[in-house]
Order: sequence, then structure tokens, then C-alpha cells
Amino acid sequence: MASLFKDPSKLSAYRDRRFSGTQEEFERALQTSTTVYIGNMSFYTTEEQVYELFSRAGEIKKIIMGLDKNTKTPCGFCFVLYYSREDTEDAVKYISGTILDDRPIRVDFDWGFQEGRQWGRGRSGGQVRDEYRTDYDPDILSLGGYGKLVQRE
Ligand code: GTA
Repeated sequence: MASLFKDPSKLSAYRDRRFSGTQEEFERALQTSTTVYIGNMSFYTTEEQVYELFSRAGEIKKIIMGLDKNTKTPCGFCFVLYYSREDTEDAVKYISGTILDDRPIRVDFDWGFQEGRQWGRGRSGGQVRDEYRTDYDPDILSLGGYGKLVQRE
């Protein structure tokens, strides 16, 4: 099972600009961490739903919902912390791409949660990528996110 994830440079396409270490340290963290990032979530998905789905891969230590830094409401991502590396890899392998609240979620290895990482980093308060969205997304539009501004232009 772990053989699928041998090449550390292929564990994740995402590079956190706020990680303070070197690329090697980042890759080592991705290889050993027991944290996953979940993206493309509905803004309406609850922590309980996340718990129900992700506990299928193993025992969960903690869930941290991603929040809009202005409204303090969920904005489409979260972190799930497991106890074991094997369960972490199973979450990436088996849960990524599955449908949660009508959306295909993306499960990515993460270098490890730190206080502050739960907040959206976009100018609007939500996620950066939502500010580039031009397609219709009911989650974002109905909550008045940045996608709404793009649509109005
Ligand atoms: N492990 O894929 C991920 C991931 N993402 C997307 C966010 N996080 C992730 N963690 C993992 N894998 O703690 C984490 C972040 C943070 C929290 C919220 O989620 O580490 P964010 O999504 O609001 O901000 O983070 P982030 O990560 O800085 O944004 P993003 O989308 O990667 O953008 C990075 C840069 O690319 C920015 O300079 C942005 O201007 C540019 N960019 C992003 N999308 C586009 C686009 N469509 N077109 C052009 N430029 C773009």
C-alpha cells in the first residue's frame, strides 16, 4: 500500500507558500504527516459529515474546518488529523474523488496543521482559488462569496 506513495515529490502538487522550511523539509513532512487537506467541499458540509466519511479510513484524532476569515463560516476546505500514517494514506487513496454533498472532494497530503491555517487566505476571506472562479457555483454565490462579484462584472 505505501509503495504507491514512494516518490515524495509526487505526494502533492500543492506547495504551501507559508511553509518556512526547505523543499526537502516540506517533502519529508508530507511523507510522514498524518494530516490530510480536503478541498472542493460544499460550504454546507458539517464536521459530523466529514467525521462519518473519513473515519472509514481509520480513527480520527481531530477535524479542523476551514473558515472564511471574515464571516467565520465554512468556506469549502478542512483538515483531518489521523493517528496513523497508514490511515492517512488510505484516506488519500480511497476517499479522494468521492462525492460528499454532491461534490467530488479532493483529498491531499498535508505537511501538518498549525494554528492559523484554518482561515481562508483570499482577499474576500475565503479561499484564494475561489477568487479566480468564473463558473457558477451555488455554494459560493448563495453565501455572497467572491464568485458573485466575478459573475456581476
Ligand atoms: N495540503 O491543495 C492543497 C491546499 N490548498 C489549495 C489550500 N491549502 C492546501 N493544503 C494542502 N493542499 O492552510 C491550505 C492552505 C491554508 C488553507 C487555506 O488551506 O495551506 P487558501 O486556499 O485560502 O490559500 O488556503 P492558498 O493555499 O495560499 O491558495 P492557492 O489556491 O494555493 O493559491 C496560491 C497562489 O496561486 C496565489 O498566489 C494565487 O494568487 C494563485 N492562484 C490560485 N488559483 C489561481 C488561478 N486559478 N489562476 C491564477 N492564479 C491562481
